[in-house]
Amino acid sequence: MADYKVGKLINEGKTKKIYNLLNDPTLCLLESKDRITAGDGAKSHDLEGKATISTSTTVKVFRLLNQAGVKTAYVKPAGPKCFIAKKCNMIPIEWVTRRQATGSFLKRHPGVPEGYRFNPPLQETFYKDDANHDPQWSDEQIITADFIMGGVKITKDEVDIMKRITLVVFEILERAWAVRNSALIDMKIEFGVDSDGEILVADIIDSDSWRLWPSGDKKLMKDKQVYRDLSNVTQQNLETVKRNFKWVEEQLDYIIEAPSPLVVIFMGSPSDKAFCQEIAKHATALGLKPQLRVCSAHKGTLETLNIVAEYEGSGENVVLIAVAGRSNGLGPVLSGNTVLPVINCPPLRSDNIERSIWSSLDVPSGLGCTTVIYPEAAAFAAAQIHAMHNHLVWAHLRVKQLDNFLSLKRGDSKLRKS
Ligand code: OK8
Ligand code: C2R
Repeated sequence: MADYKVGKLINEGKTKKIYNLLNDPTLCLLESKDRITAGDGAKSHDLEGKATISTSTTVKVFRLLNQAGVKTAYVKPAGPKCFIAKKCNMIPIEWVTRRQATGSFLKRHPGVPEGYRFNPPLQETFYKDDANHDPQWSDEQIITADFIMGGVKITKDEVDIMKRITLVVFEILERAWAVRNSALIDMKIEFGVDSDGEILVADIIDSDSWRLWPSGDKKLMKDKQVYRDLSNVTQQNLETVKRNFKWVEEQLDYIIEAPSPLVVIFMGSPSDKAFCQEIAKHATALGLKPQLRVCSAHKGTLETLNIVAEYEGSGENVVLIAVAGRSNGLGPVLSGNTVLPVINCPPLRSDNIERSIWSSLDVPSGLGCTTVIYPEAAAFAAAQIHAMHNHLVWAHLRVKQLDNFLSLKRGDSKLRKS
């Protein structure tokens, strides 16, 4: 905190305080309170140590999201109970995503059994209004409320954008929690508009925000629902709630860090280096660790097989990309001699494209190498294979798809307004 001067209190909620930062008017400080509340404030207790656990949980969750490329207001931690965020005008809507039916959904939809799975996840929105117990709102109600936040009018486009981001945030965290064999049942997030007019995932995301069932078992729940369900709140059961929150905060350490999986880019000649570096750049952006090797199946068959044996013997999950111009023997030879997945990405030239491409495609039976022709596509193909066992790569891919959605949406919106 040494480099920031805390200014006036801007806002105080049930569980946090928000302060101006004197050095930078675009930022603010969120300070967590040692307080737990539920039922829109009807139930409220002091809980010493909760602020530290909540802050650490939020910091870890936002780090995971930022690392995957989701745009959030989170900037950095600022002591055990505080973090710095971009100052936002908050949109007064709770954006809820559900994978399984439970909680308030069951009350609104009698007959639907608890645990009913929503594929795709169900999305609901609630207007933040404690006095009226946060009524559910439709898209149309949000749009016609004519919110203008930080100069941004909340139209159908903005609602569509926030819904899609909400879904991606849920899916990323659901995949992440699956690594610890815990089912993310549902969750709530909020959005704000920063000083640049950008819509960001804001507020906090911690054990208040979701339902989390270890082993998918409701009886093992580790979230605030345990507190909501208490008819008689004692110090002992408050301690249980705190222990649960601490467990969640600690589990996140196993989730937010994981070694980047390896993608080995084989080139048939040093002359292919620039093309391979382009693949490596895209691979790095998708959370992969690229490694470049030179070997030719035509000119150095034995050496090529020895290099593959290095990776087969490593016991790691490795994806191979073969970059070989002219007649591609490299990719098919690799594919015929290893069970590691092989992606051909021949560096085609316009004058030989027709002759060269067939050497990658017209391969003998018993081979399963795939072929793409753009460096970015090779990196994506490798990432899609790794995403099946690596939730961080999965998150990168999902955010790339989100970015495609956002740029099309914004492009369309701009044309309509021009
Ligand atoms: C929220 C998903 C679940 O916590 C309370 O009881 C009230 C209130 C508060 O005082 O902080 N909390 O406003 C809230 N609303 C929804 N959610 C909140 N945290 C989450 O959204 O994961 C909740 O944890 C659906 O909740 P449901 O089933 O109650 O609609
Ligand atoms: P040289 O620079 O060795 O003449 O190679 C290389 O990838 C390069 O694009 C010229 C082009 O031939 C390719 N090459 C292959 C193989 N080895 C080298 N297609 C192979 O084993 O398939």
